[in-house]
Amino acid sequence: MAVKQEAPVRVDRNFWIVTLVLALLSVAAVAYWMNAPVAKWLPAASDSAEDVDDLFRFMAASGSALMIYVLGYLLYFVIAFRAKKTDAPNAIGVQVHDNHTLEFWWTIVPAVFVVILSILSVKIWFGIQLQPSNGLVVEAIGHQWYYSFRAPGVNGEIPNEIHVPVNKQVTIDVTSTDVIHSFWIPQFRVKADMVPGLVNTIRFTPNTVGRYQIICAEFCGTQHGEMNKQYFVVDPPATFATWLKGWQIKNANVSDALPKAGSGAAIDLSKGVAASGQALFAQKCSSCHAIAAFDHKVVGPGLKGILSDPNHPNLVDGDPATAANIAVILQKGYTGPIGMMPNQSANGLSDGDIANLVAYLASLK
Ligand code: HEC
Ligand SMILES: [Cu+2]
Repeated sequence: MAVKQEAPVRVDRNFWIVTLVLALLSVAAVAYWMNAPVAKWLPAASDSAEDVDDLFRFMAASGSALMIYVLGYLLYFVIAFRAKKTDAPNAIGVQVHDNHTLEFWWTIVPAVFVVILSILSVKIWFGIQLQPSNGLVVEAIGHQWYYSFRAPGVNGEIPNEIHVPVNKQVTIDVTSTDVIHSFWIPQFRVKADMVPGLVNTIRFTPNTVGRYQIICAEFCGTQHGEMNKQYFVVDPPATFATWLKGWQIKNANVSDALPKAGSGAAIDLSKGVAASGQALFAQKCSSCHAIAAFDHKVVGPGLKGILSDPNHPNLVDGDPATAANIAVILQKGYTGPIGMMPNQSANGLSDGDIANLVAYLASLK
């Protein structure tokens, strides 16, 4: 039986008036964003800030033009096609589908926008990041919940703030010792993730003397919000030279070795206190391990009865399940088929902590 073809539905005449109004609003929004004084709202202090702000203006302009159409039509359709009081209770709206022309354009137009945006982004990003380094490199290391810094010729780490000279390109190598942080200084328009085991670089030329707040832009634990109390300071060249010399002298006798993962020697487990181990476990291990059977995985295996599990006489590294061998895994970490168990320094454990943790794990029968 042939399905009865419904008469084509005519759109309301207001549709074209609405379309015209939305077009005018979009043009106005684009005109506004193209000239928006971004640097007035968020002061800029690096040579590359202008390019980043241009990109922001482009995104804001195209995004708001699109948003005006989407929301405008949405409101219009909701109002123009709402059910009338006289409609039958079971009436359904006009069913429109398979309009290929419409589908073609609403796919092509956003796709072109996204391609343009990615070309512009890559161009600007490469322009900033691929400048050759001029040799001035400082390091920023993320910790829960602060940053430490290293500067050229200074032994060891510098707390609280790092200085650089004005109008000279600087490279910041960023990394982390514990979890992922993000190093963000809005006035320079730079941001990079601080990832344990990875060094990311940020490169820019600060062009205004001042003290700039560093903000951690990646939730990194309970005191994440505390990580905005440190500063990146841009000095006149002479002031910077004095600051650097001061730290070179002050830290002359500091060992330049990075913080060590304990002594590396076998740990004396005899003084381990299970109750202290339990508290530590809740803090540092329970995000990855359950106190449950081996098969009960969170990130790593369940650890209950690890010393007396007949199904698992050996630890994941193949060594017999003894207290001393568990201590070795806690010291050195272990990467196997299940995943990565962080080592002593990554977990932030002292030798005493390890003894306490082993005592706690041994107490779980
Ligand atoms: C980031 C996640 C993570 C954290 C945090 C973590 N572990 Fe692990 N752990 C693992 C993974 C994954 C393995 C298994 C590695 C493999 O075999 O592939 C493992 C393995 C182990 C093993 C060996 C288990 C066995 O049956 O052989 C012990 C013991 C252990 N972890 C104890 C701890 C303790 C104690 C802490 C807290 C200081 C801790 N882990 C923190 C992920 C983690
Ligand atoms: Cu952080």
